[in-house]
Amino acid sequence: EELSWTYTGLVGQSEWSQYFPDCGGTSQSPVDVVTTQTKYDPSLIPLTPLGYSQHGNKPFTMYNNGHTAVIELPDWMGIGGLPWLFTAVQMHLHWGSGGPSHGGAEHTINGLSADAELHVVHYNSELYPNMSTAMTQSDGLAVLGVLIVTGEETNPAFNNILNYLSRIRHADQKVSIPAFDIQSLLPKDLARYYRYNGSLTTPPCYQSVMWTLFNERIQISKAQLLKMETILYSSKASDPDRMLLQDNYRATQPINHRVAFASFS
Ligand code: B30
Ligand code: ZN
Repeated sequence: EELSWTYTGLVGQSEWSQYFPDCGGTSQSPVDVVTTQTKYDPSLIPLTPLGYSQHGNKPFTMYNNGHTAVIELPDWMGIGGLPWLFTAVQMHLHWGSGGPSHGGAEHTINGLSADAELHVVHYNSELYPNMSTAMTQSDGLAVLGVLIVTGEETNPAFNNILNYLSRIRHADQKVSIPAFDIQSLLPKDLARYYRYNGSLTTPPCYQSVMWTLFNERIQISKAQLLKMETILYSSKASDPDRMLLQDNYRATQPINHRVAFASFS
């Protein structure tokens, strides 16, 4: 049983490092990517999703862990174009509460926040046997970050997730969702991205993540964003105090000694 934590309040993000020391480290995530301070690295080749579109019609499991909606991914999914083969584990979202001051994304670019952010989490399956071993190693994880903004059009790929959120309103609830093409959630341009070394953006904040933040943002409609922001609760069904699960993003962390690289100039 892990120590519980939240985004605001008594065990909110400013207190995380008291209970999870790595959260006070010097290579934390998310960060603000200042594009004039990024360094072009021509060795950063386009990423290649492996098996993202081959779901084999086996349903995915989606659950509410009290912090986000997590979709478990099959272990034949992975990502190529990195120094090692990384196997997919899960994906999840971060979002806001509709406020005008800050969107719900974690990473920002030149100080600008997007409305939400998708994370696809992978572990280094060439060096480590599983996610829990890999997540404590400096070269253990690779997370793809996709910034989400609202536009006029509905994004049909997102409905594969949003249509089932009402089945996992409360923490610990689980639902089986029809398999769909995970690549349809990603931007079309997988060649232009930022790369830096950072951490899990939630406790225990292990500094084990090779981050890829795509330059192209994806669009969903305002109605889709509203669904994302207002369906889930962070509390269990048995808990009389219903707490909407909102603003589940961490503030940007100092970049310190790190350099963010760009795959494009
Ligand atoms: S993120 O992509 O940096 N937001 C984890 C994976 C990716 C990110 C954050 C956390 C992760 O696997 N955390 C440890 C596993 N968790 C599961 C969970 O998120 O629910 C269990 C835990 O913390 O010990 Cu609470
Ligand atoms: Zn995340």
